[in-house]
This record gives sequence, C-alpha cells and structure tokens, in this order.
Amino acid sequence: MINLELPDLPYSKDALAPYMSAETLELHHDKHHMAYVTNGNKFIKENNFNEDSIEDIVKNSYNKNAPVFNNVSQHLNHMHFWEIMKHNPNGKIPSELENKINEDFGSVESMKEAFINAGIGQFGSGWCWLVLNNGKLEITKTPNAENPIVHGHTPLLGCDVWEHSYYVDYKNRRPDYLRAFIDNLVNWEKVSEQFSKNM
Ligand code: MN3
Repeated sequence: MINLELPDLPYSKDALAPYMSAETLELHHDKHHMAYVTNGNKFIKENNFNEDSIEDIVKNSYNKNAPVFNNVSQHLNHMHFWEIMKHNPNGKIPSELENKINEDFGSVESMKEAFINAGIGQFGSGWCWLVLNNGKLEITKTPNAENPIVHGHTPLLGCDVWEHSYYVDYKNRRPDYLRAFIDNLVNWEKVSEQFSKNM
C-alpha cells in the first residue's frame, strides 16, 4: 500500500518573497499540505486502495470515494505546485513552449490573461491550469481538489486559488495574486520540461 509523504520545498521559505511570503509557505506547506498527507494515508488504508501510483488512486477514487479523492488529489496538486514555482520575475519562457503558446493562444499575454481569468472565475476553492489536451495547450479550471488528469488532460502549470494560498499576502485580492504568480513565480523551465515530455 502506498504511503504518501510530504516533500521538502525545493527552495527556502523566504525564496518567493515578496510575491509569496514565508508565512504563507509555512502555513500552506507545513500545515495544509501536511494535513492532506496525514488524512490521505488514513483514508487510503481504511478504504483499501492498493494502487501503487498516486495518479491511479486519484483516477479510481474520482466521483467514487470523496475522502480518498480529496486528500490524495490535493497531495498531487500541491507536489506539482511547489515544483512549478521559483522566484522568477518576468521569467523568460523557453522558445519551443513560447512558440506553441503563440500558436494556440495568439500571444503569451493572451495565455496569461486566460489563465488569470480562469482563476478569478473559479467560484470558491479550486485551481486554474495550463494543460495539454490532445496536443493542444488549453486553459482550464477545476473545483476543490480536482486534478486535470481525471479529464484526461496533462497538467503543465497549476495555480492554487484556495484562500489559504493567498489570503495572508493579498487578503481578498485573488486577481492580484494570480497576476503576481503568472508574471513572477513560474518556473518556466519546469513547465517546458513537462511540455516536451508529453507532446
Ligand atoms: Mn493549497
């Protein structure tokens, strides 16, 4: 049976300031993500989910077992989220990915605006995403814990729009958080790696 583990952040807690504070990362990683790991392990065990990959547990519990799905899918989402960030003000997008963004959205700025609007448009808690769907880049949003893999999409870049992700730094200003994220916090090399692997 799989045992979920809280990964270390790939940077120090103050590395993403001023766009995301150490206080936010401490709460979000050490408390919120830890709770998904603890509860995920408990519910996996109680419900005998014997799959040996996290992705399989997410797909097989979707719409079938809410306690397992919510915690394990949030674990998957947050592992992605920590990895996909870095302190990268106005970071450059590798050219292969940038060309594909221009092809599918018209421009980088149009893609960014669609991403921000998806995050703003997600009523309540959830995520907005840049995904690959049948060889095309798309912007999507998902409620609560949902990861794009349950729709057959490959997540390339996800942003957590649960209030715990931005309330300390931005209060209720979700649009400001999303703009800061997409302009200054994305590890585009990592996004590009995922893109190349899945194209
Ligand atoms: Mn979160």
